[in-house]
Amino acid sequence: MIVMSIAGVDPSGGAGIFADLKTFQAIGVYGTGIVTALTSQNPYEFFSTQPVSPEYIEEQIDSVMDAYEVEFIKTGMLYSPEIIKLVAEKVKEYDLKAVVDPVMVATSGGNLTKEDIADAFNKYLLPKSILTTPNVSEAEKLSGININNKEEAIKATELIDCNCFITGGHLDGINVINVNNEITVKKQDLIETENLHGSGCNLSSAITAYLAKENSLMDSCFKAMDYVYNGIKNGNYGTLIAKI
Ligand code: PXL
Repeated sequence: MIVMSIAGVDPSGGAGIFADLKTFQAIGVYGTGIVTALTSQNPYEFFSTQPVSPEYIEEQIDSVMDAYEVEFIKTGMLYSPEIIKLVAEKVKEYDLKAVVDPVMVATSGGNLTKEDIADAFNKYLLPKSILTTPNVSEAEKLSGININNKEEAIKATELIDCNCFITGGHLDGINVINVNNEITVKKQDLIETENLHGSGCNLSSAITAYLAKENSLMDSCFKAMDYVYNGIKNGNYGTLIAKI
């Protein structure tokens, strides 16, 4: 059971590819990691980004694929339309099942993209992927509509060309999942905390790990939801640890 994260580095370890690898390990699958960009940041402040060239990202992917059998991957920070296009080509080439976290803005407010990349996700990567996991603002950019309530979130999932899990953190805890045009709504209690840095990264990597352990897509979503909920409750994701 070997999975892959294609994502950026958060050196403070709460988000990005380091967080993905910890989640893979915690759930019991072997994680490989393709670095798309370095960042300098902590849970409070974002300083800068140093992207990796598409050519070198391709070399990393090919190196791992030469040696390992990988079926499920997740993508996080992809930074530019060029990188999104490359990853879509690799998904096709290696017949990968991709869970796409359409990362655009860091929890601390830093910009994780070179430019507006919603169109590139819609055009290249989402139609080739098995699931995308936007938060409300990412889902608004992908679908082109405003989301203020459950009905609008459901509408947005119908406009996005991929199975879609809109996370409920900014929608009163209402998670909306559309898999094969079947809608599932699951409400979770909102936890009073600042400790959310990396929760999106951990959700998509947990879904990928559960898929690799032969859970269905829906079961993987539910199990990952619980995994992240407990992580937030227990203060695993950065901010609270940084304050100790
Ligand atoms: O959670 C989105 C995210 C993804 N990737 C990197 C990040 C963040 C948020 O901070 O730093 C590298």
